[in-house]
Amino acid sequence: MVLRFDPDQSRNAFANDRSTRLGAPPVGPLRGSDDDGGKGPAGPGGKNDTATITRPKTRSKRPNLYRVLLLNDDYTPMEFVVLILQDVFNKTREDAMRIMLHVHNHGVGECGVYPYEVAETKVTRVMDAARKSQHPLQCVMEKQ
Ligand code: TYC
Repeated sequence: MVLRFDPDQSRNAFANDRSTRLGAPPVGPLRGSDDDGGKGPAGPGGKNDTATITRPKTRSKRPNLYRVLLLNDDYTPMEFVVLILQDVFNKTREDAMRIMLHVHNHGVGECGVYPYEVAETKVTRVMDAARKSQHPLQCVMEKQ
């Protein structure tokens, strides 16, 4: 099989060079010679014996990040909020106290910033714990 390269591509995408090891894998269609529905012969000399490998324009994509916020209310005990911050958000007792008091005094406060699915799981854990204990504590996430 003959590999035909995009003119913009300066290197073999399979080469074991730095860019290949650190970068994202090639994406997009890989067109090969045997893309004839199995009718023609495989291997060298086939009619469309080429493949195009396209490297992504941007190599790494940062995940979208979400802030997880606690909202104040008049009924959830302070100690419950502190324990949530320690358990769900892995805060020290001191940081948990500081964040809880910030929410208490300002109405809202940030517990952390995470990729979508991590943020969603934390919101669910807080809301489940609050519901179970019959506290009206609210936790939300917002795109950063
Ligand atoms: N305001 C609550 C109280 O006085 C404490 C509290 C703090 C509740 C933070 C919710 O997200 C919260 N008991």
